[in-house]
Amino acid sequence: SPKRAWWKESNVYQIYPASFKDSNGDGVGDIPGIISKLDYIKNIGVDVVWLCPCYKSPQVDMGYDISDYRDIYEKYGTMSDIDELISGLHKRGLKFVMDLVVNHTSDQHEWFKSAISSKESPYRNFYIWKKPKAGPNGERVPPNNWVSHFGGSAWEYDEKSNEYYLHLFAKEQPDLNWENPKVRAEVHDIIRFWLDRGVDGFRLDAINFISKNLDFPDAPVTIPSAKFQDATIHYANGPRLHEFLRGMGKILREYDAFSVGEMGAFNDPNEVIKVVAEDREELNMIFQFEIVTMDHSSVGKYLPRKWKLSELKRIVNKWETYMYEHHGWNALYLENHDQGRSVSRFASDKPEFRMYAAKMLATFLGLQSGTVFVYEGQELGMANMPKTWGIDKLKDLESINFYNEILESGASEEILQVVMGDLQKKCRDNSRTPMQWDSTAFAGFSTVQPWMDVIDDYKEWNAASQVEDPFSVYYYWRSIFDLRRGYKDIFVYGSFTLVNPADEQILAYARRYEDRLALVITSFSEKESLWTLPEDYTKPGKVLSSNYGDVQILKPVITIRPFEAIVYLLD
Ligand code: TEU
Repeated sequence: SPKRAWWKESNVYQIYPASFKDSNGDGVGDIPGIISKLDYIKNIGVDVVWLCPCYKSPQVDMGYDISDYRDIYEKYGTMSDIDELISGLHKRGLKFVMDLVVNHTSDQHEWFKSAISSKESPYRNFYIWKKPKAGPNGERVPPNNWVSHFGGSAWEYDEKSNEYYLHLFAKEQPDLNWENPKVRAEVHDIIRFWLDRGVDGFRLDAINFISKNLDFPDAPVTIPSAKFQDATIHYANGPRLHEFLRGMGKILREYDAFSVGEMGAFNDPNEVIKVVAEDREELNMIFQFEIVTMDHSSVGKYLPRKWKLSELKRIVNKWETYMYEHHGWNALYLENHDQGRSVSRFASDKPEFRMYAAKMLATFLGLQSGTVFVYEGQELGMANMPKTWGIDKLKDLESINFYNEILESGASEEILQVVMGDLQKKCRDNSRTPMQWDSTAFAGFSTVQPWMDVIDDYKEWNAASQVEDPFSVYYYWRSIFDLRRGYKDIFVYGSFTLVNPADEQILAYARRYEDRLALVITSFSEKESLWTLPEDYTKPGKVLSSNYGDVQILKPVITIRPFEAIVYLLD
């Protein structure tokens, strides 16, 4: 069984500063707003708060474009607000994790401003510059065909030097050149700066993109109609990734800091283990993307794809069993600021199912082996934006760029509707609507019209009413965290066995520690179904948790209701 560690026993709550709580009436969330909600956060039963970027930034990508790593974005507050937040969390026994965005900076960072000013700048080599290539008619074209995550070429032309710089995300987010030891030293200084200030660790943004294939070859053509192609094979998990991670990991270990790396396009556990294995001194755990890309079409994120429950089971089983056997560790999540709301996306937000479905997902996710991450609003069962919302309501550059690209390609009204329908399911704006605190105007998030509209269901779905209601989704999450604490051996450190892999309605798994066994049964279906208990689990058991709030006796055949979740402890 895995070695014990505080970060394995921790549950994490993720905060998106712009949308959490506005304290000064400017329509944008802020740090004093977060400070005013610390008791609410503590009461969910979490141990760690991860705050999305709050640094100085021109906000082209909601703060993932940092212009000063040692200062705070004016609308969010000041350095002393951050200090107060940290001490408020620590006083309550909570830890504080910041977002470290060092694959790229903002183009307004001093380093980049200097780098672009002249080829002789001492900071020129902090970024990645390449000469233009000549197209078929001798015209100037980018150094290769890589597409940026937010559309268009991943290269931006700089007239003055007649060179292009690389940006895997927006053109205002130039990629840092990690080959340059000075860049690594600067990053190490930033890490120490915040750890010395009392921060307990980091979520490392897009961190498996920092070592690129230095030949910068063209990417294979996966979408023939597209001008630029997905090049993750040339920049994700590159040749020096582990070396660079160990450089940071050494410092993180010195402080016993928390670390979770965001690592898209990294689905081979034999490779991931090299980052997270106990003896590797790299990171504690990573976010892999297999579940949250399950519904992406092979020709684009925002085109629909139907998935089967057996696929989800295969993914869960793969990571759960692999990490257990190889002494790695999983980060468990269904939501974050880049994803649609899980209840809408993976279960059902229909009024008759929504509460059960949200609690079912809490059970499904929260009792697996790994560190559990809950994203603000997920603890209330917040849902996706309504179907009536059109493109004019969206704020995310990714959604808007994507929609415009489709529009400019001359797509039919019908196709536009498919795209909009899919954006409603998966786009990043879904998770960025203001937190629903209460039933007053603007959901108690702000006293003025917030930067993004509040979802209309806030009168019914809000924190105030759930904190009053012992049967709420909020208290259900708390009960799941209580189970993780109360039965730590089983739910944190126990082994994982998938039960009935072929069933397309019920997902069930067992957690075992020595001779103690828990059985978790979750329905992903709107229909009732009969579930036959496999032979190994026919011992009598007691109910540890039930999202319908009643007791179903453990018997050979159980009728499982829509989105039901039951947890048994077997004798
Ligand atoms: O996301 C990086 C990432 O690889 C994916 O999540 C994905 O490319 C992105 O969501 C577009 O679909 C991180 C942050 O979580 C995201 O908010 C930032 O926009 C991005 O890095 C750039 O910093």
